[in-house]
Amino acid sequence: MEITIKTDVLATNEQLAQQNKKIFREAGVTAINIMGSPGAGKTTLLERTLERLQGLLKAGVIEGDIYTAKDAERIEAHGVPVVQINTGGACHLDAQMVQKVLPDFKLEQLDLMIIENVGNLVCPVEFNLGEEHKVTVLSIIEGDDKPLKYPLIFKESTAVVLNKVDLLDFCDVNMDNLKRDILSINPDIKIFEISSRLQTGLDAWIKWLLSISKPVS
Ligand SMILES: Nc1nc2c(ncn2[C@@H]2O[C@H](COP(=O)(O)OP(=O)(O)OP(=O)(O)O)[C@@H](O)[C@H]2O)c(=O)[nH]1
Ligand SMILES: [Mg+2]
Repeated sequence: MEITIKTDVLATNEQLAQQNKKIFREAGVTAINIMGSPGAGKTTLLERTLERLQGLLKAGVIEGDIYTAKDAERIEAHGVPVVQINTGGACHLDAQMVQKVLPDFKLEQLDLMIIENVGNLVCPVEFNLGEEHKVTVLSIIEGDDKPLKYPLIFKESTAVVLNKVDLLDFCDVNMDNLKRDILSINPDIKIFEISSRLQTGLDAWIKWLLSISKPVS
């Protein structure tokens, strides 16, 4: 019985996700779904990313959180159109929540829509939002055992940002093992090693974002 209900929920979500994908594509917008644990550094990475995309791409942001507009306020300070979704308890965004806020954007004026999902390494990956790419942000201090413990998010992601590499000397993470395990789950995944705090490693990440998006003409 429970399995049947879950299947229905996911089937409905998938239909709405396909509608969102069509809306994004018709507007010429590349949408990405950023996922990762609470505090992995998703919003910090977005802030540094938006600064660097100025003049190269027009980006919009959808922020997902259980409560508060704190992340949207951080993004708004960068002069980028942003809408905060509060799930009111749900541990992930779903396609319906995203669809409801799309009219708040002038999509035809955007090239890239970055959706920051609710901080969670498990649930968000089950719910497509209509994005072209899923991206996982894993801060290295979470531990090099995480890919094998939470494989689905790495399997479904096009790219993974290994954030907080500035803290490498302060934890026992083995970067070689970490990258080996990620690639064993998803051999095609792109890996970016970044410190959003010190702003290192961002060039390759920005280059990749430009490669998947339609630049401003
Ligand atoms: N040392 C270090 N700290 C970082 C880095 N990136 C982010 N942080 C810090 O990590 C904390 C969490 O960062 P956020 O960007 O809010 O993380 P988040 O993933 O958006 O968190 P949620 O939205 O709550 O899931 C903040 O104190 C950041 O300053 C980094 O590269 N290095
Ligand atoms: Mg955040």
